[in-house]
Amino acid sequence: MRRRSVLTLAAVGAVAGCARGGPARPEAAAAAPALAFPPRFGWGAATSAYQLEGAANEDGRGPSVWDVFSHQPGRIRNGDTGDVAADHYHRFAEDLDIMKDLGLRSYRFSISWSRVLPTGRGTVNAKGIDFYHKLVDGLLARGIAPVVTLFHWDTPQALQELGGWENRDCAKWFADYAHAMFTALGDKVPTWLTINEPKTVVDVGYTAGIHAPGKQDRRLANVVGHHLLLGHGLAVQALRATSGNGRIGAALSLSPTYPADDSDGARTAATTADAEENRRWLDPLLRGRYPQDWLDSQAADAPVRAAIKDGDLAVIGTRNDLLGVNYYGPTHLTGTGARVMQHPTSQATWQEIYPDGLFDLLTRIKRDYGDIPVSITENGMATENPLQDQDRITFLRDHLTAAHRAIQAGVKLESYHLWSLMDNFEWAEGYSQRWGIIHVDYATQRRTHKASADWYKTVIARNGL
Ligand code: GCO
Repeated sequence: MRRRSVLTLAAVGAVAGCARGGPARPEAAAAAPALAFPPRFGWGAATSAYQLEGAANEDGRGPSVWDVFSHQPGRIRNGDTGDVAADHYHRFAEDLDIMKDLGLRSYRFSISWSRVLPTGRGTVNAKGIDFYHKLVDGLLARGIAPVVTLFHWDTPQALQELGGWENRDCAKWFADYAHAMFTALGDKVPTWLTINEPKTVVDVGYTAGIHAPGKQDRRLANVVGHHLLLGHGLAVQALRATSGNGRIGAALSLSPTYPADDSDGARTAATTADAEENRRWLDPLLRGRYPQDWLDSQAADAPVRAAIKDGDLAVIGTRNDLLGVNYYGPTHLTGTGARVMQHPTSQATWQEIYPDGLFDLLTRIKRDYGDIPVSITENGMATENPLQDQDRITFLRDHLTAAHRAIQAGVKLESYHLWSLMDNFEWAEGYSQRWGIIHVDYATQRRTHKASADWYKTVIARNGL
């Protein structure tokens, strides 16, 4: 099951193995880059709290749905949990120095909601927020801009027991949490992201059931999706109500859709999939309305119809300052609506590696939604190659080339956050998949540069390829 989609994967040659483009070309001399990025381009990397921090029961942190889910037998490969992860909570100073050494200009991380509000609401946990003060101060002291994600799937368990995102009140609870973070950190954090990948929560947490909270109810999932968007809108309004001058948006997992053949059926299937994959999220945020074809596709008695209250879309469509784009690959549809893979995959076999899809996606956003500033908030691949990850270098080079082409085409792309800074807990796959440019030996917590880290450091130093 493709992690990001409930579309059925037909058994068409999923070409495993290296990313497109063959072996990496030998590094050019340290001359001016052939592909120069704009001055002050935000070369970055991304992580998330539950995947990296560990210290799950330390300093007053409360449980999240991922603490509960990962401890349920059979949920996570090899019985892995995020209890320790990459122990970033204790090793953040070392990790900050690694980021500085790489030359990062931006670092995207998420706040553990239940670390700062152990029951999701009420009084901020002083030790919890103190960690994020130290992390943000450490970033700023190293000249690295913090990009803070408020929700990266780790709903406080106490709120889940009140219905979580199935409960419309969760949108308000989220906005109150966001306001508390804006109050605590708003004078230091220039860029906020509200919700990371609402689509994945809907598709994988509530439909496929292989992510927390492990539910399998598509009708309920669409209600959750609406409440996530409502929470986003309320949080945007909460930031605007503070004196903070930060910018805010959401991080959407977007996948350009293509017909897998030249049949009318495949073209129709690609349009339908585009509504589900992309427009169902982009239109509410950037146009203040759901796409009509998506609404029409909801059954007359679909609970989501009742969940959409008068005024909701005006809140959801409150002006966003930027759009976060998580890009991992395209979606190809046959005339029967089945998803087929037409490009190489990675260690994460749901992933289809197609760099040109990033160009298509970014230029489509500009064409259809205007010149909203865009940040690539995630892009990367998993590979078994522990240190000599030439396949990842090829992947990164090809995708950065596509990103450069998009900039040349007028896309207001301001930053690129590689997923991920270092190996971490990859959700249902546990520690079996490695997405980092820094290798983590989980037995010793030793960090080691992979070839891709050295390559990325050079790219940043040259501001281009
Ligand atoms: C996502 C999440 C990340 C994943 C990454 C690799 O986009 O699914 O933001 O937490 O680890 O994408 O799957």
